[in-house]
Amino acid sequence: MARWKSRTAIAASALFTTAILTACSAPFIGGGDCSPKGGSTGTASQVLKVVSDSKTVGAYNPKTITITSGQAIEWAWEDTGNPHSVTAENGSFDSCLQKAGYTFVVSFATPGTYAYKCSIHPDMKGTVNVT
Ligand SMILES: [Cu+2]
Repeated sequence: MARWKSRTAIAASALFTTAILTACSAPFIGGGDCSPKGGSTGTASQVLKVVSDSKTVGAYNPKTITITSGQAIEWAWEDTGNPHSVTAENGSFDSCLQKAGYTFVVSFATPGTYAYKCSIHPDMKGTVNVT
C-alpha cells in the first residue's frame, strides 16, 4: 500500500512571498519627467535641512520657517537613504526628487503662507511664512 502526503504548504509559502514584494514596491515619480522650477540663484538668508525621519520617512528641519518678503530659503538634502522633493502646494516651486548633497534656493517676494511637501511622502510637510 502507498501513502501520499499533501504539499499545499509550498504553495502557501509562495503566495506569502509575493504579498511582501508587492507591499514594498514604491513608484519613483519625477526621476525622468520632473524638471525643477521656481528656483533662484540668489543668496539664502536661512538654510533648511532635508533629513530622514523614523515616522514620516523624511522631514524638513525646521518644519516651519519665517522670513520677510524678498528673502530666500535654501533647502539642503542630507538624507542618504531616500530621495525627497520640496514641492509647493500652489505649484509655484518644485525641486523634484533629489538625493543627499543637493541644494535648492527659492526666493519669496510676496507675503503669505506657503505650504509644501515631498511628492512621494504624504506625511512630509513644511511651511514657509513670509511676512
Ligand atoms: Cu520624501
